Amino acid sequence: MKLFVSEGNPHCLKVLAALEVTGVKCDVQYVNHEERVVPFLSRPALPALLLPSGLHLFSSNAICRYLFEVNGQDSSELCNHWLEWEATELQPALLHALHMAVLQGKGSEVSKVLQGPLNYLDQSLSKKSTPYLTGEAVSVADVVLWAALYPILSDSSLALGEHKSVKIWFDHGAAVHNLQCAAQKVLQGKGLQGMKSYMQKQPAPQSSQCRDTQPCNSSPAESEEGERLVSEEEIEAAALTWGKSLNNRPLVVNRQHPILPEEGKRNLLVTSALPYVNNVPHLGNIIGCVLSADVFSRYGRLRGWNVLFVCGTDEYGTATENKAREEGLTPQQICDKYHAVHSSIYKWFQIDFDYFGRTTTEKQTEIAQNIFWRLHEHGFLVEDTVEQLRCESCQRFLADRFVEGICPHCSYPEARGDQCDKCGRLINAVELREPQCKVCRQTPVIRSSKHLFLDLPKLETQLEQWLDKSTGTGDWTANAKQITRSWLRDGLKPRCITRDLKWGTPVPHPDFKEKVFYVWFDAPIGYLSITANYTDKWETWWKNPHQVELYNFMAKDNVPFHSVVFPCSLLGAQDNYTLVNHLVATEYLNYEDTKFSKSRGVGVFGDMAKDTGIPSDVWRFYLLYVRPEGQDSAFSWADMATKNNSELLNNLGNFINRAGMFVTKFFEGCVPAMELQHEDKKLLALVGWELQQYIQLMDKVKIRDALKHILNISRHGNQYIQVNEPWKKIKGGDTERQRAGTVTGVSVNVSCLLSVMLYPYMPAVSQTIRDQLNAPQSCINTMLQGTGTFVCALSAGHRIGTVSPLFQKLEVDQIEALKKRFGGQQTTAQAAASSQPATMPAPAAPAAAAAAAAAAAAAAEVVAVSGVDPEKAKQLTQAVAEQGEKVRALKAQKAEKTVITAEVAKLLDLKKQLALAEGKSPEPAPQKGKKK
Ligand code: B3M
Ligand code: ZN
Repeated sequence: MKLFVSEGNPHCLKVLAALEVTGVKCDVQYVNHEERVVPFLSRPALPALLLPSGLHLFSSNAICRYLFEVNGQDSSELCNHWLEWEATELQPALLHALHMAVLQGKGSEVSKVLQGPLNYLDQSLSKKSTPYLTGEAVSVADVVLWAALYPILSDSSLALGEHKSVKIWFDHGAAVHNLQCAAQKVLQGKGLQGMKSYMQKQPAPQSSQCRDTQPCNSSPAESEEGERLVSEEEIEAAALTWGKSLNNRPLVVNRQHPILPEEGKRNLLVTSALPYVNNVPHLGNIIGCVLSADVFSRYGRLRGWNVLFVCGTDEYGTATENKAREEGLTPQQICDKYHAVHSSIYKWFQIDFDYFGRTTTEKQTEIAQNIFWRLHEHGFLVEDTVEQLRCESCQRFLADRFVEGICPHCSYPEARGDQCDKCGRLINAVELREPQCKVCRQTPVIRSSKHLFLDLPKLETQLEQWLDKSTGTGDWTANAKQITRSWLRDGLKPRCITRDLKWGTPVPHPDFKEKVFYVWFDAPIGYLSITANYTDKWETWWKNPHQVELYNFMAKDNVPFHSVVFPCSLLGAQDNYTLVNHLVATEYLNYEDTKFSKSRGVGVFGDMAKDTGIPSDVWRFYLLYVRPEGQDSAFSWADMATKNNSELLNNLGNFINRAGMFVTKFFEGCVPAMELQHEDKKLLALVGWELQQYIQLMDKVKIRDALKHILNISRHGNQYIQVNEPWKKIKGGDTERQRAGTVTGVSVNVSCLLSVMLYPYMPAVSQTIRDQLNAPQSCINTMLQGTGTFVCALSAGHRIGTVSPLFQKLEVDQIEALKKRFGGQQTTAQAAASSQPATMPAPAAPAAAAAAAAAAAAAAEVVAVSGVDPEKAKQLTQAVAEQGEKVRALKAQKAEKTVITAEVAKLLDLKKQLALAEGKSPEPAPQKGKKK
């Protein structure tokens, strides 16, 4: 083994430190920065490790990990987490900081750049009781982070001392002789200045780069300053690529039926969480699963991967039964009706499913029962008597989601019977403190009944082994990993998979004839049965883990069912099932500064978006622009208008339109000859770099981050046109006219590239651009290959089509009107007609009390939607006071608990209404002593 390093290179510091600490035997050779050690790489890549097999490792973190492995220390999942964080979060900030400190003499500003990552590290360390990141001993994570931070942290002039836990940890490392040794070697005892010659050869970091940890709120104008420096090498490479020809692979958008896995291809099976049939999805539901999965599937097809994208409605369960009673239809009729509603919404949003099915099919019964019997045969089902909540006034067992109460773990007052939205833990409904029937607000009673349980503890080891592999090699979002980890940390318990209901997949076991499967056991099997309804050969997708990669898209509350419960069902069935490889979970999308609420008439729901007059593509663009990727985000009308007007209209649309208009006006619609000058090639390099970033991010399903790079390209393009002024040059002499031609030709080709990159996000706009440019379909197949190939797709002489503007301005009054319309400010009549509270009980509900309570609840809803209203607020203040008195009196009399609970519920409702009437958020105030 031979390790190639160079002096002053901070990445080499890492690998030397790892070598010293592990004591692995290996030759070390110092070379200069420019030396090309790895023969097939066109750029110098240092450090590099030449393995006995003749292969090279040339990522510093991979080398460190390898050295630890050779030494018998495999990196744990936690180590991997830190290595990933180091590479994606810390490094960009560090390079920026080093650039400032070493080359620009701006040492005083370094702390600003590093604050985010250092805060994160500090907080994580402060929560640990061990001296090192992953335990009592130095791990690869400590070595990598320590070496990465050494140049900065060991320089006292940078004043980075305020992170106490980081300092303690860093000093621990500094005391390790081997680490110090490595640092001395690389920096030759010169500290930061030892890195100067290395830093001078690096491209300047982009100041506008948006990091996950620091949400990017800067408008395009603000992020303009500081242009990325491109090296001469990059410029030449970009010019070479530009001259390549289009490839003629068959068109990815023409799909044959059925799509099946193919040998030698990346076969991607993409699912998005199956939406409950009985709700109309709101924008948050749409971005969380179907839209995100759609963008990724479209992108995958552009990349030439073999993608199958399936989804469908989740139709069984109590919620459907309730809705049926409410509307006077049978559950099946409800499913038929709302399945059609969902289909038409997704069609309008251009969600390009290969198949959109449903769970109430024969295939579902067949496959679910098959999995059940296999689990039974292999001894993974256990029988137990269960205490269940039954509402006597509604005369039925209460499904978990129809009970509310206080969370036994975190005391959140509105926890549901299946899960707590605050702490995310799963709950058994009977454990809730002060449970209430969500329909009638009565206190349910506990009844026992015999049920079947999936023996999760028995599957735990298998699950963990598989999770290690899946999360280690696949793209799991941080929240998905964290939620899964916390589940396992608490230890798995058996999960009940049967229910006393009618509307569900029947349990085939003779002892459980009257029961159906629990929806969360049944629903994920929907992915399989939906695929089976798409093709008889469904097993080539679902029982083929070696050929197929499974991507599951969802909102974060669905994570544990997809990462723990469902994989356990499949593992236990022992039928070589395909398990999730990439689990992509979004955070929540809020509506303005509150939550979406059907019953309060707040927020935009899928079926309303088309009535706004705003095109589907613009909706998609904005939702993806604010995709809750890494943190919660919010839909805001004002922001949507701003982004439409600044990014789509002034930036992207303006550039594409100008480029096309120059061809039309100055060159009779034919792309002019292009003689590339240095400046043009530089644009190609800048654009090529953005394209590469886009591909890297999209490959990792960072959909929101990737979109920003599309917008960067049109920004570069606008600047290029602005500086070169083709409209002036066209009036000049020959040389000038030729410049105008080159600039126009290059610009119109950038538009063509943009149309391809936009395809996943804005499919209609993407097509319109290609129509306007009369672009060859093969440009789609070419540009996203490999690490990105920006070729000249429209060569001199190509005739373009008719150019017209792509976007329209959103006017202030238009936005104001929309905001009013969807802000819960409807008239009471409209609201009552359009938003039946989902919790309305059946008209046939036996107890008079239930009916009265429901009427009160319905009335409350109607009041609640009328928005800010001082007169109402006055009345409600009075009502709250009176109701408060009543509750206190009942408590003093030690009245029956059910009575008190019902009156408390009324009081809480009144308080909510009051908050709304006063224009405040109706959410309960955070509890004392608990951080939010
Ligand atoms: N219908 C829950 C949800 O939409 C559920 C997902 C099922 S995925 C198998 O949040
Ligand atoms: Zn009830």
